[in-house]
Amino acid sequence: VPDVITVGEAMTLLIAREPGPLETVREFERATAGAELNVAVGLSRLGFRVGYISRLGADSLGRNLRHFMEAEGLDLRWLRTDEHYPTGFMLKQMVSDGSDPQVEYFRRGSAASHLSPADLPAADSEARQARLVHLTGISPALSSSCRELVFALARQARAEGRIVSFDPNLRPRLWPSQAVMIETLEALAAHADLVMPGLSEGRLLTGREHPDDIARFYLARGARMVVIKLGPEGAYVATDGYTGLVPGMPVQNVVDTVGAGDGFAVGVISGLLDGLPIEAAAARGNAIGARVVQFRGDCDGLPTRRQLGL
Ligand code: KDG
Repeated sequence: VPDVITVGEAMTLLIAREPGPLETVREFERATAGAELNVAVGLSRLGFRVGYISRLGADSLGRNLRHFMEAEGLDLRWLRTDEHYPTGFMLKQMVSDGSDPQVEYFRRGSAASHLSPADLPAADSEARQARLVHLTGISPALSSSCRELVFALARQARAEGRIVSFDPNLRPRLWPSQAVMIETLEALAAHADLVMPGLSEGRLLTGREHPDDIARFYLARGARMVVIKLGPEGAYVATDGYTGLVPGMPVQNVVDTVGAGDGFAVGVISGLLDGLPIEAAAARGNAIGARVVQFRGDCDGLPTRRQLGL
């Protein structure tokens, strides 16, 4: 039985091997991307069984991603190969100083964008016994059928008493408009037990300025725990009984910050599944986020238990 179930689009990530705008780059290195995939890989490295719901194209990119997921020990019973549509991919600029890299997506009409409620685990599926379901704001942006699947999964998990964790992961260019993004993600957050926005995401989604007001917005809509990511400053944690800042870890050599939020989610989720109080889970999130920013690939810095010193 998996401990965690997640759903998302896995993409091939081509990282530039030289600095400069993507249009001038001659060499790229192959890696993998996908916010939920990053979380799945991170949890698997910490020893959890993770089921990954997705679709890949019947092409070499899809076969490569499947091989990667197998090597990472993911439970792939809910991963389908779609004969009709391609695997998505993206390009990422080379950065070495923590600045935001230019990224370009080639994912419209991909196999994963055709995920639909048909991919929902059946009543007798072991996926229905997972302790936690992790969702982000990326999958519901991909298509209306993806949105239906994500909401159905959230409702099902909630009704069956599983923990639902939610990272808004705002990707404005994947949405038809900012208003639709805000409205959809507010509705999705209302199904979550644990909401983990970045501070600027929380501000945009709630219209509130201060971490405590952002947290209260989600607590009032049914969340039990809110953890707001403050980057190097750490995280602001709020539950019914506890609010406070969990300080971050200083990092000397920030290389590429993409994937840090996913690493943070790995820390918080794994901490909760290990039975830690939310402050300690957030501290683990800070530690993993701080590790991930020192690596160029999204998954490269995700640690094993030993690397985390556990
Ligand atoms: O969180 C990291 C992601 O941004 C990256 O892996 C790609 O899923 C991705 C996306 O849609 O941007």
